Amino acid sequence: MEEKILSIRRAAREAISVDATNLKELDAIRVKFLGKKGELSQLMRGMGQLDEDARRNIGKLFHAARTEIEALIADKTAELKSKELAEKLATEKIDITLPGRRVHSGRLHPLTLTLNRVKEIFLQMGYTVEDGPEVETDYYNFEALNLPKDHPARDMQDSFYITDEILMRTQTSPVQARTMERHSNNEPIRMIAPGRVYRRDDYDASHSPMFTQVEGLVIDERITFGDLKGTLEYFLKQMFGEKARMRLRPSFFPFTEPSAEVDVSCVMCGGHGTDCKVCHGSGWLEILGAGMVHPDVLSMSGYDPKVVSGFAFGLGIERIAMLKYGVDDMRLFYDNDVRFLNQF
Ligand code: 2NL
Repeated sequence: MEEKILSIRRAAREAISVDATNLKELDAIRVKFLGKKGELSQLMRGMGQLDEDARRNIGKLFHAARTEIEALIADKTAELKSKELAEKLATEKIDITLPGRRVHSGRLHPLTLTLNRVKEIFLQMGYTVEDGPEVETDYYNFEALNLPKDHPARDMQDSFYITDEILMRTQTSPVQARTMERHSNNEPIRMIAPGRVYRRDDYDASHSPMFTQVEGLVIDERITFGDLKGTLEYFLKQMFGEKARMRLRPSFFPFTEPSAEVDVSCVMCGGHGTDCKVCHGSGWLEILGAGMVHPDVLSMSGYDPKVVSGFAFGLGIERIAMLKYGVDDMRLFYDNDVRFLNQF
């Protein structure tokens, strides 16, 4: 038995120092020699037959063998662990001189930036921002705005009809009509309605069958044309700077009376005009349509024109964005070429 224990110790030493090249192999060796069914345990089972003296002696040898093998395994474990760590550090080396990967951050579309600014200016003046459907009924899009079925002005703008009675809205005014209907007792309104509108137009540098409109509506007792002028002049100065000037020209819309085209002094030449490509020498840019809400439009949506009056206006966000950012082709807003969008 003594011989056997010595030979197990030799075999274990050999296995631990030579065969174990990694932690997994070392663990297999531990099981082989020290495990419950390992060589030492197997041998120990034969101890029962020995007399007491012999058992004490052999017991000491077993203990010494186990202690030695455990110590050898512990040393080897530490050795293999540091070897594996060194290998890992060598292969997983990070090259901190490699250039980083570029991060592309998104940004707001120029039309969104322009619309946000318009909203901000009117929100500061206490207006609400309302919205409504882009697919509208003939009633809200035309009828409620003083454009009955046979009205010649309906031909002025060819529309996208879905059925006889349903179409893509041609302006955001139906949102105003719906908002007026929701109120009663001639309650005051101060609102803007931003959104997409659709017209059967050409698609070129200055036209698009879909564009973004903002309309405004103010209703209260004793609202005058002076309120309209003051409001729009304040808006234009906020939008284009304190130096901007405003000019009104008489015009016609079926839903306002009187009506006006609103010009702003040219953002390019400051109103000088000479050789200016943006205003073609006139010094002025047409920017808005506006007027006093027609009494019939008020009464159709439940307001009493003898008690309240109102003004309304409409503007195109694309046109304002083109002037603000010096963009000469409207289609750039819809192409979504990142080389264009990255400039805002
Ligand atoms: C333009 C002209 C305008 C309105 C829109 C309006 C709405 C209601 C009542 C009266 Cl509910 N008017 N909207 C008024 C004048 C002009 O838009 O050139 N838009 C691009």
